[in-house]
Amino acid sequence: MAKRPKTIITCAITGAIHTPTMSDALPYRPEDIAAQAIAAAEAGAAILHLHARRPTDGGVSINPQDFAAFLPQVKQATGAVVNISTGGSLKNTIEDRIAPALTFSPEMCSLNMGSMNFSFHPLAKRYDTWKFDWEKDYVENSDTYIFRNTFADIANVAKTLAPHDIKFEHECYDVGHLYNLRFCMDIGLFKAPIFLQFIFGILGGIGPEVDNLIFMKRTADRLFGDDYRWSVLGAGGAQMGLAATASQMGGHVRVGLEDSLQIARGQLASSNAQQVAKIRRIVEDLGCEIATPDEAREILGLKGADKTAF
Ligand code: KMH
Ligand code: ZN
Repeated sequence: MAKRPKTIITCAITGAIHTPTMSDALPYRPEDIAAQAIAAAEAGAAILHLHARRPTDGGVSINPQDFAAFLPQVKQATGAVVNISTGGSLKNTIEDRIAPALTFSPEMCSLNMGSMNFSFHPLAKRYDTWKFDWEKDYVENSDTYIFRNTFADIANVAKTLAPHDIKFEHECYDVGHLYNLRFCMDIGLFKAPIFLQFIFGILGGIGPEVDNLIFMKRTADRLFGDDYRWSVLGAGGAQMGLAATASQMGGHVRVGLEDSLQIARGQLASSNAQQVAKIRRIVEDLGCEIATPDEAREILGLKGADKTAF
């Protein structure tokens, strides 16, 4: 039997959905983001998907200075691939959102493949008091947000970052996003092999059912043939089950507190590393090996950590 491909674990450390009230484990100070990222890498994450937060109150930040406060520490302490988000804010222009990737020229960055409703307002009902002033409005008002990623925005990211040789984590929240990506490839915006992140369970995107994973995978097979690598992210309670299913199907996996605050049903995770250790255990118990950072670089065709600007 052919050897099974190794599984790349990505860990998304803090994101821009959850807020400090929701979990004491969610890191927002730079030293906590760095410590959790390093521990996640030690637990087996080959890729670290990183957002910044305002150090004072955990608010969402796309300020390159807030990234500068943890990127060198992460690089010095781990061999992990650093992936910087370009989707971190629902309220800023794409020009502002790409500033961190443009400043630090990481090996990877996220690229969201379509405009959509992107809402987490139902979470607001769970909390009577909030740690910081901004949180309640931010979460409640997410039913008014449009996550803007037009074709012009996508082309802007591709062209602006082209000189940096950054591999994109193409975030696909629904099947139409795969067709958007095919179109972008046809007009020459991206080089194979592309890396798809299939995302399930965001309110505004496709739901977290295995049927949908199979549908997305089949559609990607049809659209991209052998020219793509893929990973799965299930939001909230769907995180571990969909990741385990993806690894059995030959895909890669993403966990982390950006995507779910839980370690099991009704139980908050104590850290990102705890989620990485759990998915690693599942993946290995089911007979797959996890990829080291250098194996991930090889699988995805990355430029190397020595070519970053931090
Ligand atoms: N902030 C969310 C709207 C990404 O990292 O590119 C989406 C997001 C995706 O965080
Ligand atoms: Zn993200």
